[in-house]
Parts: sequence; C-alpha cells; structure tokens
Amino acid sequence: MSAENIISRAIVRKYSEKLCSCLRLQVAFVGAGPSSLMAARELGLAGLKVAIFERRLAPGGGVWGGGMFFNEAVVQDNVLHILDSFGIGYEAVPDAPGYYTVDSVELASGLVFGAKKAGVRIFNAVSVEDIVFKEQRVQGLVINWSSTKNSGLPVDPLTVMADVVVDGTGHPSEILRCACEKAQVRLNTENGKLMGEKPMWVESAEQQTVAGTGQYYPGLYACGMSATNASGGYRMGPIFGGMLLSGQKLAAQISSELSG
Ligand code: 48F
Repeated sequence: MSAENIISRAIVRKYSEKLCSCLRLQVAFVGAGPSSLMAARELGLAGLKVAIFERRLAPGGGVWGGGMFFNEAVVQDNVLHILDSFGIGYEAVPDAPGYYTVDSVELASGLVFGAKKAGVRIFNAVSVEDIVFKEQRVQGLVINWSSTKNSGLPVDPLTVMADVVVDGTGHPSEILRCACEKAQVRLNTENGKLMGEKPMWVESAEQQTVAGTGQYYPGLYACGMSATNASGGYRMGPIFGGMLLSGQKLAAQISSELSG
C-alpha cells in the first residue's frame, strides 16, 4: 500500500472509531470554552464517558484573545490550585494582592490538553444545530460539520445520545435557547425563559456565574457564560476564575445525578 493510502486510511479509520465510540455518551458538552473544559476534565478523571463538540477549529472559546486581543487573562487566588493541577503558570499582579495574570495561550492550550488527557473526546469543527428531545427530557445532540452551515448545502445531520447535555456555548446560550424555542420547555429560571445577561460588574458576575451553574431542564445543564445569560447575571470580561469554578461545580452536580 502506498504511503498516501496508509495515511488516509489511518485517519478515516481512527476518526470513525472515535466518533462511533461517542454516539452514546454519559455527558455531551456543546462548546469547548473554559467552563466546559474544566467540567469535562473533572468528569473524565472520574471515569465518565464525556465528549465536547466545538464549532471552531481551535477549542478554548474566549480564552485565546485575553482582553481585546491583549493575550493575557486575569484570575484571583481562589483558583490557583486549579491552575496548578493543570500545570498552567501565573504571575502575581504587582500592587494588587490576590490578582494574577495568566498567558491566555497557555491557559487555553493547558485547559484543552488537560481535558484531553483526562479521557475527554474533543470534536472540533463540529456544530450542534439542535437537540434530541423525547419524553420531556433532553436526550442528545444533533451535530453537523461547521462547514456545512457555511456552505449552505442541504446536508442532514447526525445525532449523539447522552444521559446529560451541557450548554457551554457562552454568551448566546444556544442550546437552552433551542430548548425554549423548539421544544417549548420552561427553563428552571425565575420566568421560565432565558433571563438575559446584564452589563459588566466583575465581582457580582463571577459569583453569579457559579450560582447560575446547574440544571435548567431534565437532561440539560448550563455552565459558564451560558449559565450567566440564563440566570440574568452580570458579565465579567477577561477574568476567568468564575469559569473554572463554574466547571468544577457543574462536574460535581452531574456526577451526583449520574451516580444517584
Ligand atoms: O464563550 P466561551 O469561551 O465559553 P465559557 O466557558 O467562557 C466564557 C469566557 O471565555 C469569556 C468570559 C469570561 O470571563 O466572559 O467569554 O462560557 O466558549 C463557548 C464555545 O462554544 C462554542 C464557541 O465556538 C466557543 O468556542 N459554540 C457556541 N455555539 C456552539 C458551539 C454550537 N452550537 N456548537 C458547537 N460549539
């Protein structure tokens, strides 16, 4: 067999095996932002079958660009132990006790690598365009190549079934929105709908993101900015501790549901 054939066959075979093994998951994440990567890693380390579907080529969500493309992020000292566990470095901000900068390329790549090494399957360039909704429960995801939508070609999707689906799509809460609009469910919020993200207020936002992390409908959870948008919290910009703590809380909640 030619080298050309060996390479192509190896890729097609391996990817097909990987996708087939993820058609039935315990936890399916939509979006590979920092909160999803954090939660997925914890669940992977706990031995659960977890995959993330990410629309873009590079997982890492909003981490790469730091603040306004200045590729540094900020965290506070309450998450340094988490960064240590990933092997991600940080530096104290002079004259601002408790605040640290993290190179955003190191943060994004470290979170991705950490999740992958914990056994999480990451499918990049795959968009989630719908949910599987049966018997009043979210039971899976409808996926397609991201390039399919861009091409405008009429290509039907495939499906992935999961015990639990997580909306980690960030600011737009795409999966919760889909559940509201297409399945017409009432979310577990004050008004049963997406409450909508409020303007910037860093301290409140970090807490609200963690407080808002949780189950919004049977089979459907949200973390990170999606949870903020769902629960009506403030935004916080390029400070990322809340995202990591949101992921940590989500992992504990899902572990508890799936083991109970
Ligand atoms: O927004 P994002 O980084 O998620 P997050 O975990 O973190 C938010 C922070 O980055 C930042 C912030 C922190 O202070 O405010 O914004 O909430 O990443 C969301 C990911 O989801 C992908 C999207 O490409 C991004 O990488 N995504 C969104 N919709 C879909 C999707 C979809 N329908 N299918 C697949 N991926």
